[in-house]
Amino acid sequence: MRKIENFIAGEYVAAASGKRFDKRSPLDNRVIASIAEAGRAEVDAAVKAARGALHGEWGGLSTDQRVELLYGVANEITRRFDDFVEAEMADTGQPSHVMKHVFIPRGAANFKVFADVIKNVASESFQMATPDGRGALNYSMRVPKGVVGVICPWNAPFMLMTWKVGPALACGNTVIVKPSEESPQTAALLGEVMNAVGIPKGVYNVVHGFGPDSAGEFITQHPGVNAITFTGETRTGAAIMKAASEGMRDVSFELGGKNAGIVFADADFDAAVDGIFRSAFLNSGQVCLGTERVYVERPIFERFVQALKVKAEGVKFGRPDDHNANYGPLISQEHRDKVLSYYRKAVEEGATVVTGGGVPEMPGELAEGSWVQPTIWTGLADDSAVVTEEIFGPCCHIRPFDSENEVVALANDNVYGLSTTIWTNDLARAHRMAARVEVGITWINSWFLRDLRTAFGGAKQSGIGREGGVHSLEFYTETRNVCVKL
Ligand code: NAD
Ligand code: 6OH
Repeated sequence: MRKIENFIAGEYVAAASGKRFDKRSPLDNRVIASIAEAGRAEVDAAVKAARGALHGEWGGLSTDQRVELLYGVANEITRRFDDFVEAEMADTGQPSHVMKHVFIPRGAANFKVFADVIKNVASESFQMATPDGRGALNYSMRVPKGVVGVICPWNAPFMLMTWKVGPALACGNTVIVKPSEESPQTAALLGEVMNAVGIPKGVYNVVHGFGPDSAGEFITQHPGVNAITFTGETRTGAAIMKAASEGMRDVSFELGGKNAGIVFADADFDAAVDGIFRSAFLNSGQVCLGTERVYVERPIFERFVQALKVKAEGVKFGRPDDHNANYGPLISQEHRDKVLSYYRKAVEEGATVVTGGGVPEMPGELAEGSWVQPTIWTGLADDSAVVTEEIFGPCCHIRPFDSENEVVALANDNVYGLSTTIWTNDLARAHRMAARVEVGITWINSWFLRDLRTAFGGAKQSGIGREGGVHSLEFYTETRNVCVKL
């Protein structure tokens, strides 16, 4: 069993209270790690260390020096690739190929890309007229926000954490990270990388624990934290926003979604089935960008439902390193119970269960894991709980539609607005649709294709602010204007 400690001022430290909590494997519910639970004392120590670094060695570096260090972090993550893959697989139970090809490479890229951004960013300048005829010059400079609290979810822990830590550090901030209690290991491991590369002590700190009355809330309440970036549930975002209002701290939020996938009859049928399948079931459906509402144009509806059913029934459950398996469990028993409650609710609400709806039979100790079947429904009312609420599991509801206007209205009839995926070969229609769907990210004939220079974030209750490329500078820096009388 591993012992995971807080990482404060470059040192791994237990909690002064001696408190620890267990992390269980999603595969078989075995305890795999004992985690130090940070109290107010550790959060306070982390804030002091972060502030010290800001006004000390880190704050004194030039942009070029910072950039070189961040390239070093990206390289060191790549050198320790197998360790990160192993740690993340242990926490999430997801297949090794997803870790190796998507989540861990993105962790390294998240440092490299924002180092490139900050190296190349320009500032504005304006010359203005003055009554004496000599004029004035205005120019802007971007300065770090300060100490940034980074509160993270469990579904793609390393990728989502570094998506925030990368730009925060590139912009010259220091951070206090609170990984999810369900996925503490890669954040802890990143401390070793920071030390190996020579990132000054106190720049990157990690405190472990839970949300309310624990490390998460303590970060949001600490007056020494200047801004808070959070990825997680919309409800949690609301609680964090309240805490951040004390002291007028800025927030950046990536929140929940109930994303629509829209398939027109003229789409490349096989590509659409593959794309919707991936978007609904990758990572066992635990992807914020995932599709839980599928709308299919009526002429191909039955054929589409059957094709998706065949694919869903073809998944192979198994351990992350089992090369015959391509499908993992949910993160925890608690989350499995939530997803299964929606599986029951769907039946109560009158759904036709096309496939799944329960728990697969697993051999031996895997029977204790948090496995659920990929599930497809049809026939639910548009206002049913299963069609309107985020489930965050491997499931989707498929509904036929007859016109572009109808499907736009259906897609937009939700409080969330994170992403949508549209499948059609009519390009004019694709662009028309993209302008009408109320989301932050629209994919056409694709899904989760990411250029890290682009704006990423949600509309409506799916988020506040945009991260990615230069867009991240809006949150991670203050723009200071300097006016010089000539
Ligand atoms: P969560 O909101 O339960 O927890 C996220 C983090 O917040 C955890 O570290 C938790 O300990 C902490 N937390 C909880 N209550 C808190 C409080 N009151 N104060 C401070 N911190 C608190 O989310 P989760 O279950 O870990 O993740 C799943 C959710 O995240 C889903 O809703 C999903 O859609 C969303 N998500 C969104 C994106 C996106 O980019 N929009 C990406 C991934 C996940
Ligand atoms: C949510 O589960 C996935 C979010 C993805 C990103 O934040 C990203 O940068 O690709």
